[in-house]
Amino acid sequence: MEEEKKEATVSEAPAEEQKVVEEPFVAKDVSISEMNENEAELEKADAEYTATNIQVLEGLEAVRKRPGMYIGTTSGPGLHHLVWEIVDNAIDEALAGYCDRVEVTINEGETITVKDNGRGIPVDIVGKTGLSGVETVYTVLHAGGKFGEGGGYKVSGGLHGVGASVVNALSEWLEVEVHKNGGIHKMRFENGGHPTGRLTQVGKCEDNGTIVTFKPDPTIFVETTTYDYDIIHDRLKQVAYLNRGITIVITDARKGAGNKSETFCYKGGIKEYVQYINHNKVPLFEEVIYCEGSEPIELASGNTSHVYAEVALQYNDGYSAAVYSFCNNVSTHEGGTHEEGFRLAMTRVVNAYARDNKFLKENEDNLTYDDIKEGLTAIISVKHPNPQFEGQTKTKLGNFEVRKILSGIVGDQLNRFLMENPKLAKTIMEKIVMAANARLAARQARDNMRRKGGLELTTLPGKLADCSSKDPSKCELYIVEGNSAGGSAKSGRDRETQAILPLRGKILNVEKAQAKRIFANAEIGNMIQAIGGGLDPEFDVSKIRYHKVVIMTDADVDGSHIRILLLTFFYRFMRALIEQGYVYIAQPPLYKVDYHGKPYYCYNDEQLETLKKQLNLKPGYPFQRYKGLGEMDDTQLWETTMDPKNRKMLRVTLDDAIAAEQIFTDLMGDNVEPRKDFIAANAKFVKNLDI
Ligand code: 1YM
Repeated sequence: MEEEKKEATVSEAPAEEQKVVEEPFVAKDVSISEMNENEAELEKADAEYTATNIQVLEGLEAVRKRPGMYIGTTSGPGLHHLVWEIVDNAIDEALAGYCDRVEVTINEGETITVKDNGRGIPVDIVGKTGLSGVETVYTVLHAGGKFGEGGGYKVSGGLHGVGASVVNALSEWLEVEVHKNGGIHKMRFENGGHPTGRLTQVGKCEDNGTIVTFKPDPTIFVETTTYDYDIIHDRLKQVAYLNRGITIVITDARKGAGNKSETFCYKGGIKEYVQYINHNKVPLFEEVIYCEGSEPIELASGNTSHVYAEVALQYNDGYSAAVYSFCNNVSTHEGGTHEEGFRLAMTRVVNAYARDNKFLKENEDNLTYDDIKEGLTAIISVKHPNPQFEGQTKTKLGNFEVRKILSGIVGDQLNRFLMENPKLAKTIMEKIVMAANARLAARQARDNMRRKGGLELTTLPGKLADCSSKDPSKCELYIVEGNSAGGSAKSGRDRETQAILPLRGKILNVEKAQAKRIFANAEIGNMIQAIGGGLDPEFDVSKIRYHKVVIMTDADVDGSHIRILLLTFFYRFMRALIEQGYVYIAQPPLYKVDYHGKPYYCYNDEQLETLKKQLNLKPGYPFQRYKGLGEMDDTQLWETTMDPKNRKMLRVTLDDAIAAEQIFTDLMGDNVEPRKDFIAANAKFVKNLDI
C-alpha cells in the first residue's frame, strides 16, 4: 500500500505492437565486445580519457536531474530499485553460467553490498572510451550486456536495463572490487559517479567475482534512505525461485538487526515456487506439472537468439486462481502475450481432452478459461533478449512472438501429461466441469438478482447515507465497521462528497464461499449496489459512483479481519477497483493525549513516543488508547480520520498480488496454523501488502 498523495510514477509510452525484434541493450556507443588490449588503442585511450570523462559526467548528471525517468520514483521503491539493478547484473552472470552465488548485505549506515562469484567485470581498457571495463559499466549509460560467449545472455530486469551507471549516478559514493585473473582491482566513485581515481590493482587473490558497495545519495532520496529488510528478502526469495540453483544470501548487518541472515536456493525453481504458494492450500495431487522449452527468434541485426519459457502449475481444492507471470525475473502484473499463450493452450488442450474422453457431452458448451483456472496455481516465466514492456505500469509483456511460443510449449507438454496420467487428468477434468456448472448456477443467481432489481443503480441500499455530489471523481464511499461508528461517521462527514455505508458484523468468508452464496449475502449486496459497477467478469469501472472506496475499521484483530475480507472481495470481484487505485484504508489514530486542554492524536507507537518527548511528559502521564472507532465522537472522527486536509489514508495497490493472495489464503484457507500466525502478527498487515 502506498500513501494517498503519491508522486507520479513511470509515464506511459505508446503501446504499439513491436514487429521487429531489435538488438538488445543498445551498446551502440560502447560495446564491451569491442574491448581489446591492442597497444595502439591503449595509447589513444589515455588521450581520450579526459574527453570521455566529460561526456560521461554529463550523462550521469542527466540521471541526477531526472531520476524518476530512470528508476520511476525517488521514494522507497526507487531506493530499493538501486539494489535490484546491481543484483540483476549478478543474476545475469549466473544465467550466463559463470556464477552460482549472490550475496546481498544491508550495512550499518544504510549502504548496500552485492557480491557474486562470477568472472568479475572486465578490467581491461575499452578501446572506444579509454576507460576500464569497470569504469565503462559504471559510468556510461546503457553500457552493459551483450551476448556472452557461454551462450547465456543479459536479461536485464527492473525498469528494463537502466543499469549500474544509474545506481552510480544516484549514489553518494560507490565502490567496485573485482577479483579476476589473480588480482584484486578497486575503483571508487563519489558525488554521483565522479571517479576518485582509476581502476587500480590493490592485491592478489585466487577467486573470481565482483563486489559492489554503494550509499544512495540522500539529496536524491529525500523521502527515505532506510532499507526495508522484508522488501529485499521477499524480492531475493522470488528471484531465487525464478532462477533455479542460484544461491542468494541476504544479511542485515545493521546495528540492532541481530545479524539476521537468510539463504535461498531452490533446485526445483518455479516448481517449488508453485508448491510454496500452495503450501497452505490442499492440492488435488502432489505433482506439479512442468513445461519448458526454448525457441529461436531473429533479432533486427539478423542475429539469432532464443526465447526461453517455463511454466509450472498445480491444482488445489479452492476456487480462486493464482496465475503469476514474469519476464526476465520481473513480475508482469498486467499480463501480456506469455499469459495469452498460456491461456490459449490450456483452453484448447483441456477442451479437446474433455471431449475426447467424454467429460463434455457433444451438445454441451466448451469449458471457458474461467472454469479452467478455478483452483489453479501457476507460474509462467519467460526469458527474452529484448522484452517490450507495455501498459499503464509497464508490466505487460508485448512481444507478439511470445504468444505462439508459450501456446506451443504448454499445448504439447500439457497434452502429453494428460495422456500419460489418466487418473490425474480425470481429477482435473472433474474439477473443471464442476466449476463450469457452478458458473452456470452463479449466472442464474445473478440473473435472478438482476430481475429483482438488485444490481440496478436505481435501488440504493437503505443503510447507505449517500453524498449529494454525483461526480464520481469527487465522491468517497466510507465502508464503516459497526453501527455506532457508522453513526458518528454519518454526522461528522462532508455530506457533499462523503457517503457512509455501515457494515454489520463480519461479511462472508469470500475465499471459501461459492459464488452463489456470495450473491445472496445482504452486506455484499449492499456494497455492490452502492458502488454501482456490477461484478467481475462484467465489472464496469466507468459506472462506479465513487472514486474512493475507503475501508474504515477498528485497529484491532476483528477490524483487520474485516479489512482483509473486504479486500479479498474487491480483489476477486472488482479487481479493476484495486487496479485503478480506488480502494483506500482509513487510518484512525491509535492514541489521544490531552495536554493543557488540547487533544493530540498519534497514529502509531513511534509518534506517541515522539510526542511524549516533545511535550516532556512524565512517565505515567495518562493517554487514551482507542480500541475502536466507536470511542470517537463525530467531530473527532472527522478531524482525525475523514477530513481530507488532515487524514492519512493508505491506497491499496496490486503491487504484489502474490503476497496479497498469500495473506488472504493464510487467513481464510483450511489450514488453521497460518491463520493464527496471521492474527498474532496482524499489526504488520498493511506493511506486508506493500511490496
Ligand atoms: C555485484 C554485481 O556486476 N557481476 C558481473 C558483471 C559483469 C560480468 C560478470 C561480465 C560480463 C561479461 C564478461 C559479458 C558485467 N560485465 C559487463 C560488461 N555483479 C556484477 N559479473 N565478463 C564479465 O557480458 O561478456 C557488464 S556487467 F559489459 F563489461 F561486459
